[in-house]
Amino acid sequence: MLCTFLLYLLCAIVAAENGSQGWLRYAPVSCEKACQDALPSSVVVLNNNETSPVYVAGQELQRGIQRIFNKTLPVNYGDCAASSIIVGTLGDYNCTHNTPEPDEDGFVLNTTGDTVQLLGQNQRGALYAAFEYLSMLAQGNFSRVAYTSNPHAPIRWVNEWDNMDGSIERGYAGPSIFFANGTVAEDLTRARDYARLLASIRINGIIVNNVNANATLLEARNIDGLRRIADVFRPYGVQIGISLNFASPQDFGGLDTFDSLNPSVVSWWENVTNQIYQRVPDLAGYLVKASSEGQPGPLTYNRTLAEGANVFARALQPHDGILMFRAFVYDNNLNESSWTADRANAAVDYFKPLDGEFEENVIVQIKYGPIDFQVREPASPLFANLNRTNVAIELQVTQEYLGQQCHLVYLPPLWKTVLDFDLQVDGKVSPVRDVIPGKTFNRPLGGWTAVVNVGTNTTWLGSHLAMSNLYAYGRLAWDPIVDSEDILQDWIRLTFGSDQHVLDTITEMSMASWPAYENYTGNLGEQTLTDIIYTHYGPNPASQDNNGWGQWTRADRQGIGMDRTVNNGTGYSGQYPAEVAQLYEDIDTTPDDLLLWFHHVNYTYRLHSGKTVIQHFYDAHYDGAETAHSFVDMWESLRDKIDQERYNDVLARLIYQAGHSIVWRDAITNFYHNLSGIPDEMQRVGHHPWRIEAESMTLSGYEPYAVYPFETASNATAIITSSNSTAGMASTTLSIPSGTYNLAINYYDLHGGESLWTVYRNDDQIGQWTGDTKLGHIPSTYLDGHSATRVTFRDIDLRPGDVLWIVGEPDGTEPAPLDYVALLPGGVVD
Ligand code: GCV
Repeated sequence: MLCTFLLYLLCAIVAAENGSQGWLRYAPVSCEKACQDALPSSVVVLNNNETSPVYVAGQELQRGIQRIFNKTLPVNYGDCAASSIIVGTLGDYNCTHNTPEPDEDGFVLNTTGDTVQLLGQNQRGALYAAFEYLSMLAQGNFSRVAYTSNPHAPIRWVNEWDNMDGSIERGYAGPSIFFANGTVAEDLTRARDYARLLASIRINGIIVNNVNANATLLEARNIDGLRRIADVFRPYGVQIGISLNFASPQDFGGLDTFDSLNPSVVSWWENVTNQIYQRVPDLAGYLVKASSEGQPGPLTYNRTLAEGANVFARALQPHDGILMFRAFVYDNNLNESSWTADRANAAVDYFKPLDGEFEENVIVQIKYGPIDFQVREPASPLFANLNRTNVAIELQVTQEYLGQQCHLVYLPPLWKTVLDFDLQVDGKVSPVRDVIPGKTFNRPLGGWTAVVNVGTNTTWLGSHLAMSNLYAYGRLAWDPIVDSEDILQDWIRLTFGSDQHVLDTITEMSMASWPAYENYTGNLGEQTLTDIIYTHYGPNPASQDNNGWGQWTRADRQGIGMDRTVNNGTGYSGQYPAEVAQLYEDIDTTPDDLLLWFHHVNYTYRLHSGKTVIQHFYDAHYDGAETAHSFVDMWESLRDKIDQERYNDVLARLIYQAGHSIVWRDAITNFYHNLSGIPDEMQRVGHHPWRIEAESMTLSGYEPYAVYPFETASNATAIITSSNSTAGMASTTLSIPSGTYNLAINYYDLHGGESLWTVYRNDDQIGQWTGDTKLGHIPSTYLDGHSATRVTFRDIDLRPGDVLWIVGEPDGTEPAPLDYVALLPGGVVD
């Protein structure tokens, strides 16, 4: 950047940023002459091997300090020079230090003397110390500190669900950075940048392909591709691993079986493993999803899950590799007519009897809750049931059920509900965060994984604000005690600078985001009421029930909720240790926010809050949507404080979220209003005085269309053009008081076309928009809760007698659908 230092700070504020640097952008920090003079004058690196993490640490320090202070420090490969930053392993450091020895991957950071010491227990630790020091400087923190920092657990991995064709399952940020056209991508530049981001948050392992694995990964050219990926990650201290398809011996290897106890299968896996380790000697290991959601596994041959897992584990043992074996095993053809059937029981039912039967290098990877990354779930009881087996928690950074990065949802407060949950094993304090590193049951291995699914989008996750979740994941995997808000504020300072208003605003929005999302998508532990058999995105509460997937709500005209008690239900509550089981068994001690997870109640049941269940639904949905709307105003107050590129990108998403929160709010409240017949005490549900339904306008070339599910259209009806090639027009003469209104228009943006809509007041064009939102969520080809969206034109002067008309030009298979127009006086959300 051609800025002098005086212009440097200014340039940093106005320069467009595409998010590719994440939190490692190292924006300039104000540092006057005295501060500049106090900076160390060189970097001393205790390793000159260019592929070593210590060498990389030296490069990072030089680059970071150059960007933060516009000062180029020479990098030397020596020892202990005064006024220098010394980075290396403790083993290579010959000078004195008096901080305690760190654990594996840990580090010492000492800025109190005449040198800055960044010393790792190993090379990774040294790199982590360098990133920690740079993070301090980038946040303008020049304090003198000396401390040792140790990891919470040895396993701190991420999972990527990348497919060989370059698509990503549940990825919302474009195609893969690893794979394309059935093989490993030629250009791994972005993979290297990702390794850097991961190292800076102390992630030490990455599974690069989808757990729904394709056996063609084992082709020779792909194993060579894995070598290239590993070469890119190694200097950052991140080991790669791969997901395997259980049926590979048969589907890929040509054997007539994949039975785990068949000797030819065992030796086939040994051979494959040896071949992979020849190319990638430091492979972290394998991840296996078996006998789950149609994936092959040992159950096909009536072998136990442990028998299946141990074949891989034994093949890995000579190479010190780890087998992550997923606990996500359940029957997806359950029968809802059985009151006691329960998918939530599956993990304990399958795995508890196998406790102690897994090899020592197996880690059972357990999703945080017993179903599937829902907006709220109780902690998986499996954490309390495996005393002789290593375990890891599986979180999800990619927001599969949580807004697919098109809704702001800062996840750590959700994760903390599980991490901090006290399982009370044997009556002793035993939070989940103590179980996963092996502390509670004295296990040697364990830790953390999170499904991340970065893509080629420059923002990595498709949304600038979603990156707080990846950052926080790494921070929590290192130290789960740190407060979610403190982590968030570090991320904000690193990502957007230290302006107090920026800090306060993004903090407030982010901390309010998960509660708001829960309010408008799934209350009282009834799960995210999304369409579970289609996109997992917009509302479709009916999709939860009447199928074999077991994500049931059991909603009927009288009541809702799964009875998971031992006394009268599925028995799930009995899977927890006694004290916790008792807590959930008793409806009086079950917390409101999990009531419907554990109990089936009438809609008129009164919560501890004093509200009825149904009134809670109504109120929560209206509150949640209001909060989502407030994010737009909050963000707009940052207009001059954030570069235009990121400002505009985030603003567009927040405006979209506000509109989609209304879609959610109306769908869920109408659905339960219709089912229960119980009115909203506040008379909001079903009453929209500011709306004009599209189907009640004068139509030409448009016709009414009954939307399915009904609750995803206002009045259950939208309009679509009568033909796919001719424009339609909907008009209405207004009979409203003169005034200034926000004109909200709800429409459907379908996959398969880019319709063009133009709205006029009399002869004046108010605005125009196209159905081409490229926000990254899974699109829908139907008019439904996924495609339903809103455009708003603000501050429009309208008078009685004005004619409002909308012309819709269809495109492809998108018939320019419209739902309604809302003329909203300032401050009204509807
Ligand atoms: C990779 C859920 C997701 C699937 C995912 C599966 C899993 O069911 O919807 O896309 O598959 O979880 O975690 O294995």
